[in-house]
Order: sequence, then C-alpha cells, then structure tokens
Amino acid sequence: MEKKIFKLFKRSKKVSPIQDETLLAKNIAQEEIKPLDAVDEILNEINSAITDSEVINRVDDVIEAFEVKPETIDEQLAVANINKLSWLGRLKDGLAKTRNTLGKKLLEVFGKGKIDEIIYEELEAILLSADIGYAATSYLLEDIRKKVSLKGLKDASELKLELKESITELLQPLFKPLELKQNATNVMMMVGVNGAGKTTSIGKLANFFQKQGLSVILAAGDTFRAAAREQLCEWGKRNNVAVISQQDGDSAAVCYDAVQSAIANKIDIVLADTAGRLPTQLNLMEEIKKVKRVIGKSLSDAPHEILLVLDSNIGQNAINQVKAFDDALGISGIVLTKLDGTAKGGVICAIARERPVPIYFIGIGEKIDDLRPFEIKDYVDALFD
Ligand SMILES: Nc1nc2c(ncn2[C@@H]2O[C@H](COP(=O)(O)OP(=O)(O)O)[C@@H](O)[C@H]2O)c(=O)[nH]1
Ligand SMILES: [Mg+2]
Repeated sequence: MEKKIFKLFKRSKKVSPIQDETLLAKNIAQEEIKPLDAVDEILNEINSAITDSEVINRVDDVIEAFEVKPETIDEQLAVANINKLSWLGRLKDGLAKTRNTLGKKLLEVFGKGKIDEIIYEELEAILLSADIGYAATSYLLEDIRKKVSLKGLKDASELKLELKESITELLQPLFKPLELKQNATNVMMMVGVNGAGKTTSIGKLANFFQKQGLSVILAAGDTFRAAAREQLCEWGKRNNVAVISQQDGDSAAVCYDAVQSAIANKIDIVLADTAGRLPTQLNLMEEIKKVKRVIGKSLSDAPHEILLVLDSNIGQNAINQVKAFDDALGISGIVLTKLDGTAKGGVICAIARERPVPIYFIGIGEKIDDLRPFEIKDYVDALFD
C-alpha cells in the first residue's frame, strides 16, 4: 500500500508538507503517517480542487492507491467515501452538456426579476430543449405555477429551488431499490436495441453484485453474432465469473442452461444477455418473449427482472422504446446508459411522466466501475449545480 501512496504523492502536484518521498517513507516506517492520513490529505486536496476534471484526476489517484484492499474499517470507509466522490464528480462531468443546455439558460431566466407569463414561456422552451418532453414539461410548469401562487413568490430567482423540488418529486416513481431474493437464484434478463449497452452493462453489473458478496453467472444469450459471445466472455474473464454459451445455440436454450447451472451451483445471480432488437421487428420480439417463457420453465418465478437497457442519447425516442418493450415483455426496470456526455439527460423526466418504470442503474462510461444505482438527488444536483 505504501508504494502506491508514494506514487500518488509524486503524481499530485501540490502536496503539502510531505513532498519528499524518502521522508514520507520514513514517516510511514516510523508510523508517524498512516496510509489513512495520506488519504485524508488527498481528500483535502479534492475539496480544494477547482474543476470537475481536477477532482476526478485526484480521486482516480486515490482509488489507484487503494487498489490493494483497504484493511481496517476506517480505510474501507475512506475508500467508500472516495468512490462516492469520484462517482458524483464523474456524473456531474457527464451531465455537463445537459446542464449547459438547461442550467445556463435557466440561470438567465431566474435572473430576470419579476415572475410573469414571459418567464413561464421561456421556462417551457428551455425544459423542452433538454429533452424533458412535453408531458413532463407541462406537469412541471403547472406544479411551479401552483407553488408560486401558494407561496406568494414574486421573484424569478425563487424559482430555482421550486423547479429542483418539482423535478425531484416528479422523479420519485423512478426510484426503487432492486430487491433480491436471499439464498436463491435471481435471474435478470437484459433487453434492448443494438448498441444500447446491454453486454457492457452486464459486465459492470457482474462487478457490482460481486462487490456485494453475491455470486454471478453470465448467459451468452446473444446468439446472433459470434462477436457478441466473445464480448461477453471477455467480461466474464474480467470479472472471473463463468459464462454459459453455446456455438450456434439458440438464445432460449443458452439461458435455460445458465439458470439450471446457477441453481445447481447455488449462484445468486444470472445475468442473461440477449441480441439487440427493435420493437418493430415483430419476429424478434416474439423470439425474446420465448426466451422469457423458457427461463420461466427453468425456474418457475424467473426471470425476476427484465431490464431494458436504454441509451440516454436517443432522447425522446427512449420513451417509445420503454413503452414498446414494456408492452411486449413487462419490463421491471431500466438501466440507463451513456449519461456521460449526453445533452439529452432530461429524458429521465420524460420517462417519469410517460412510463414510470424504475431506473435501477445508470451508466456513465465504458469502464467496469462506471455503473451505479440511480439516486434522484445525485442526478438532480448534477443537473443544476
Ligand atoms: N460512454 C459510454 N459508453 C457506453 C456505456 N455503456 C456502453 N457503452 C458503449 O456502447 C457500445 C455498445 O455497447 P454494448 O454493450 O456492446 O451494446 P449492446 O449491443 O446493447 O450489447 C460499446 O462501445 C460500449 O463500450 C456508457 O455508459 N457510457
Ligand atoms: Mg451485446
């Protein structure tokens, strides 16, 4: 652990009294500095970092420093803290484009003094431009008008807090922690169009669940392309979990085998990949319904979750996909990917208003750690501030 911390100190530019590596070594050797103090120091630095990317760089350094498992509970807490900070920084970074279309224009409106009809009209235009959608925009405006009259608000600057609150309320139906059956096999099926991020999300989820002490097995149910199978096997290797696959097998058969194997080996979670399909491709939609049925034959209450993987860049089209997949399969949750760098992050509000299926996870990058449970407050804060 010490070695990594030296590297960390070397890499960070303005570190404090202990810039000298040998001195640091000596201090650690004499137990005058504990690795945890070093983390505290970096945390101070993080707090004083100016830009988001500065925060992210520093946090990455700290995480790297702790790749060796943190030993004491204090160290574990420090790392958990750092991970959370890192995630928030990256989420904020990812939503920068959405914030720029939304936040900057909103600030202008909030600075316009007296609340009047023009303010409401401008607010409407801005919300629509951030892919919040017509239904959610109308709802939000109505809600804000109500609050304005109820609280007797006069100045537009008071609207920021109200809007934040209204959006937070609007999003409530999307928040539902994933419930897992204990000491039993939980089967999760991933569905969605091509390129949405199904396979990548499975790789990230395998990591997420394993970190919680759960065992995982993957089913290579995208049997259309050999490359899809290889991609999943790669994620299996990276996570050190088994991947059930068959050359030329059919998707339902692969998933069936994976569930059987999970039951036999007392595996907690089966993550089943499937081929991408558009809801308009009726034969393919029939095929995925069959996969679902066959999984049900393999274990009577399975699949426990049918997760629609949605690319947040598609904006309003996301709503059509949610409705179509939900109507066909009854999806239980959404994994919203690619929130990094999208200008269409407002689509979450549209989902909340038009088809409120819980968003279980959001993805903000291609790396194994770039997926977390959806938290309304984090998202709204990243959208506004
Ligand atoms: N930037 C970014 N890229 C992602 C994210 N999730 C997936 N991707 C990328 O999107 C592409 C398609 O992902 P893949 O998992 O193969 O999609 P699938 O066809 O639905 O299985 C790949 O290049 C992934 O690395 C994300 O959250 N952020
Ligand atoms: Mg795939």
